[in-house]
Amino acid sequence: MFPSVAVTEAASEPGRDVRTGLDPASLMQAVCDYLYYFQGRHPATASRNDFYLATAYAVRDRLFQRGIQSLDALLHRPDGRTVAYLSAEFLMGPQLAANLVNLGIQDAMREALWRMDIRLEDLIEHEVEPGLGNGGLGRLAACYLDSLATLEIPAIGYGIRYEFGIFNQQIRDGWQVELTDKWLHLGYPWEVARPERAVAVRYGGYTETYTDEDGRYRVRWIPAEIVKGVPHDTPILGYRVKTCNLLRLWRAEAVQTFDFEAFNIGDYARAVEDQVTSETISKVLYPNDASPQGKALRLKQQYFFVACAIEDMLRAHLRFGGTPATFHKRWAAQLNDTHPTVAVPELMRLLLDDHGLEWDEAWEVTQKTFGYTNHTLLPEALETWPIDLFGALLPRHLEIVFEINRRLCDGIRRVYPGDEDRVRRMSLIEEQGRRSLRMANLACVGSHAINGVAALHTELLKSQVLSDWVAMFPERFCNITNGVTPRRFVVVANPGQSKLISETIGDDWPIHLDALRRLETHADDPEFRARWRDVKHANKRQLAAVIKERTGISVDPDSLFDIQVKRIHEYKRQHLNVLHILTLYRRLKLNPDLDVVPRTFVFGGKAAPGYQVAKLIIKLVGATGDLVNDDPDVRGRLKVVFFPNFSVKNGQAIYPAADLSEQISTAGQEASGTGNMKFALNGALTIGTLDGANIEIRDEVGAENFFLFGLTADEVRSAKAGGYAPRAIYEQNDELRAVVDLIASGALAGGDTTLFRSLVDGLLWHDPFMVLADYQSYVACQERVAALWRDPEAWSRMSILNVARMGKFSSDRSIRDYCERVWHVGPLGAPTEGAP
Ligand code: GL4
Repeated sequence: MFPSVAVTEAASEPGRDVRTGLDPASLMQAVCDYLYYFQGRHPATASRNDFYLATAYAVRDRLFQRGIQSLDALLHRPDGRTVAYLSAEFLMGPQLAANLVNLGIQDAMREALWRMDIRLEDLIEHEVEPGLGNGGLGRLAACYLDSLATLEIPAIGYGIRYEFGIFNQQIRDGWQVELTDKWLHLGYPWEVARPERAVAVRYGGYTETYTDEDGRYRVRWIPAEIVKGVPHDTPILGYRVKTCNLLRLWRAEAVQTFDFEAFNIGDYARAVEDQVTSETISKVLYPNDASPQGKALRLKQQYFFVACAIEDMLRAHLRFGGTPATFHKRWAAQLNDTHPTVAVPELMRLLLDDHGLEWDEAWEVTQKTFGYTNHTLLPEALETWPIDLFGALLPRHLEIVFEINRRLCDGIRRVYPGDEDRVRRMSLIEEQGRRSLRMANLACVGSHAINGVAALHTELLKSQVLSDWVAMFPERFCNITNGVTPRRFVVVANPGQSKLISETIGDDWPIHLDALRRLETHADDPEFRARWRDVKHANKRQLAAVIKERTGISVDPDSLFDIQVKRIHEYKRQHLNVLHILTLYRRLKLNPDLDVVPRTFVFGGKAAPGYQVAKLIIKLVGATGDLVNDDPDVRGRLKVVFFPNFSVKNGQAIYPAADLSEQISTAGQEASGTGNMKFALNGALTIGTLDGANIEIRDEVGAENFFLFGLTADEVRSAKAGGYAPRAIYEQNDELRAVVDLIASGALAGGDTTLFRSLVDGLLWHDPFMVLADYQSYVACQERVAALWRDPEAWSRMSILNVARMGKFSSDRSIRDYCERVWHVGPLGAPTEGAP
């Protein structure tokens, strides 16, 4: 079993740096030491989790060793600008493999563990990821932290340490079932709690005015409730550099675990209740994507992490000689959507009330500090808070918001005299119905820079949702197209493809992704194409094994893997994909000898627990699989799989195995998408609409290397304006009518004609996402896909060209854009042109 004697001897070789050495023997000794002295486990009886923890601790030591100087500088230095990325979500994914890759020690660690009879891959598989986000928005924040560290830009991610992250999804009888996510239950080895840096956060109460010693009129806030925020730090090491940044997540605690006053008078229940209510704040992530949550607890969460973050930043700034009036010279803070926007009145409050700045000066500091990124156009996703709720929780902030609004409205009236309609539209307060605070407007007025996340999205933002803001503050707007980290999504996720690329063009591409262009010349080399196909095939075999294990369904790695993984949402149109599958199915039923390309359709993604239509779409996918998979006429040529519990970790197994990437949202709806980038970087071809970043991907890879279909955003708009009638399309298209009727017939529901009725009626009578309008074009495009698949050489060539031309979509490029256009900060915090 465990060679304890050998280990001890090996480790006692002179000159070995046991604590931080990167060679297998040092790593082995470090893991043993953690097991033995920290966890109190003998290696011979240690569990897999014990080994996982010990390995993680050994890696963490090396992260700190590399990064300690830069970590120290983050909060402990007087000069240079640090980026604060404020986000309610961080979907970090598993840490072990990514950290080993960033340190460059995956082989050494594999060897070290092997000497103890442990397989590194088993530990990687064992790791539970912290699912502290819903989807693209949270994962983008994580990719940006990776790139910030890799580019050596000092940065801190500030967010909430939810005790329970996004739910785990099980599929029972085809339905989504939500299970509590317990990511902390076996211990989370990557973080360090910093109770000494706790912050007090206040809620409720009232404000009062007073006159200070200098005779100045001042305001103070007397809160009704105080909660403690305790930071938990995770080090974020860049790829092969010595810069380590920080993810600082806050956990809510009661100020005193025992309220002794209450205890003494015997009201024990109330004292405990205080603890319970405090800790509720960081208890659970709201499992909604692109949809707001008008709940008081959600606002409490938002203010909680923002107050902790701003206090932390201000404290650091003042401790090292900064003054309140120079806060913006030390910090560039990014609002990741509107969720952290209460940071605007919070910074104002601190500068005005606690530090005595005058309004104008405080406002200048605030605006120069913040940038705002908008992530969605969906009207239902624009956050608003009822004024009464906001005022009850944050009375002083409401006063400040009213004053910001008074000055804003005065400004609008100066520029547009008599245009009261414009004032009404731009006002921070929605006066119709229940008066409410419009967070996007607050973010716009409080920021010096406002950006969308793909070219089309920014254009639509400028021409529609925020057009009044563009008219008044054109210089604030810019586009920054999203990106993804090639370290996690190619180097870690797809070692086969990475190795082939490095052998062919050198190994600098993970940090200079444009270098992938060098692959272009190899796209015409038959031998290279064959190796390219071998890599893909191996990845598909691996995924097939996982699918078998998780779903019981056997799929053929030689079939075309046609994959759609992302949140389930009507605008993303998983049901359009299903209509195509049923079209193929029907064709086979009519003619079982038809020569069709064998395909495996994989779906994955979570539906918001309250989103009934999305849950029904999951059921529809499962029902389609039940109908198709074992039908003798199909002869295994079509397989439909719902891969349960899509996550960052599962994504890393899925993207590398895809042949075809489904990016089929209604044009104008998907702000950017980032899964589209992950697929294409792993050699999948894209079938997609002119939506979000698809447009830019197509521009880069070439129109001839992209399967385009569907209406454009403009066409969608005019079709709707012209009175779109989906029923007419249904009646005119025989195949479409047949598959819609098939769903309505109950054939997918054991004869039950009611199960999918609402879905069918929705398509026939409303179809807000133009599924029927795009059906014909989609099915025709899928025929072009099938035709190309029959020519493996042409397919491989196109796949290679896609990867070769994806350089733009590295999150390193996005971060460079933010540095240049928004933050004005360079490596190691050096100010760049335009710095405030
Ligand atoms: C999203 C968008 O829906 C998605 O298109 C985009 O890629 C992502 C990151 O910018 O942000 N907006 C919201 S809300 N959730 C998302 O995933």
